[in-house]
Amino acid sequence: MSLSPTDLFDVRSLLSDEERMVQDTVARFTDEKVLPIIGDCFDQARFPKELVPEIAALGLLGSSLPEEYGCAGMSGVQYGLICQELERGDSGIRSFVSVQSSLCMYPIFQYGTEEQRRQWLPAMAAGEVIGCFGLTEPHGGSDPANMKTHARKDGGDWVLNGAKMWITNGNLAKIAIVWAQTEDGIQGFIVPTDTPGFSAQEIHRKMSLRASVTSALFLDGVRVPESARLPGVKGLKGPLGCLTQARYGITWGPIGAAIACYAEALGYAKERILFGRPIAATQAVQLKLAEMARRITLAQLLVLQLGRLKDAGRMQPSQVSLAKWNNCRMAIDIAREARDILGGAGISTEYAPIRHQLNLESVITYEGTETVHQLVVGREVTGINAF
Ligand code: TGC
Ligand code: FAD
Repeated sequence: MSLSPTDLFDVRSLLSDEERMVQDTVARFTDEKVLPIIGDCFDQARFPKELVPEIAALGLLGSSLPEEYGCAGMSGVQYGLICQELERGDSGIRSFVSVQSSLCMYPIFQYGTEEQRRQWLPAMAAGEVIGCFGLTEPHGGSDPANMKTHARKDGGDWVLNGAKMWITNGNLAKIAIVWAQTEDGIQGFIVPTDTPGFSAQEIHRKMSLRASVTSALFLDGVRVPESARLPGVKGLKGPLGCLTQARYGITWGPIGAAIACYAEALGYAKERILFGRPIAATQAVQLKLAEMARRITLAQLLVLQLGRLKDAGRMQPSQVSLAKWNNCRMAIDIAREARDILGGAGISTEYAPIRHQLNLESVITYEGTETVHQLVVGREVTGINAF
């Protein structure tokens, strides 16, 4: 029996029929709609906004939220497979879906009132309202407890002042989930981006996630009513709870990027003839390809167990940290090695590895840097907080 080079342990056989169907549907979308345009989008630093209606129609926005809010009610494993197949196309497309689903729709569902859910979730699931998530600030994203953005109660309203940095979807968004200090601890607000005093400025000259919109947000006396506050949570655990959801998706996504790079390097190595034989026939290149297959296999098994724990309601944030750390590191190392196997051709966006490699510099940094996740695991195993 011959094994699949991109699934050596037949992890796919551990999926249910429904899970395989979701994976195949998103894989087809990536093959047919994303891959033909994504190199150009990256070159032109353009997010392919034209894909949003189809992403929404496939049920990929807020996919794990209940059907009564216009969402697909899928499982954690299904959400993971969506992230994996989207990121096989590009991290920017997966980022768009992660932010909309886990960082904007999730807090409205989890911490919002019934009225807020009904007002926003169906339109967000349909892709009519795009959201962004403002947590990071210019003075240091790893330590959000030290945020300067604040919200002051003024009569029945709240007045927000501050700045947020590196915000995905910032210039696309109709609403921003803004986290701010209040007299009562950190709280979240749903801020329509056309509110006076709110502005978004797109960040240019990025060498990573070029097919994604990244912005700085400015809040200068932004006045919102009490009904814009998310009443269900206070303190840092509010935004960190959203991050656990998004980071979970990011444990799966980079497997897609790694598979794209590995598959391209494998195909290239079999065709590229040097010194009278394909480079795939050399021991040095086989070692690299075998190492890629080994690390992808371990990552696939890791996320499937993580997803099963999530669906059983038993997933812990430190498990997510270990998987995010492992899988981002695995993917960026594979992208760099794949780039090398392609030689000079590897520096061109005609091929996937350099694009994924550059994207993964963001993926390994956002949603908690590699160091942050290592320290979360260190805290888990020692019981000592080293932050
Ligand atoms: P710490 O004392 O550890 O925790 C404060 C409270 O939060 C609770 N908590 C969590 N809850 C849910 N999920 C988690 N992952 C949680 N981690 C902690 C904790 O139990 C506690 O609750 P309570 O009830 O006792 O108050 O807080 P700390 O200040 O020591 O910080 C810990 C640290 C460093 C891990 C945290 O600050 C952190 O994760 N920093 C990294 C920040 C980060 O990841 N930012 C991401 C911004 S969003 C983004 O990058 C989007 S990119 C998306 C895309 O484009 O795809
Ligand atoms: P810093 O926190 O300043 O870290 C600098 C360095 O210090 C890092 O190497 C870090 O690992 C290290 N470090 C930190 N703490 C320690 C420690 N205790 N010990 C040792 N080393 C340490 N944020 C949002 O809120 N919303 C978004 O939508 C969003 N989208 C993003 C999109 C992109 C493309 C990028 C690049 C970032 C995005 N971010 C977003 C921000 C992202 O979450 C932050 O960049 C990240 O959390 C790190 O914060 P920082 O960039 O300020 O780096």
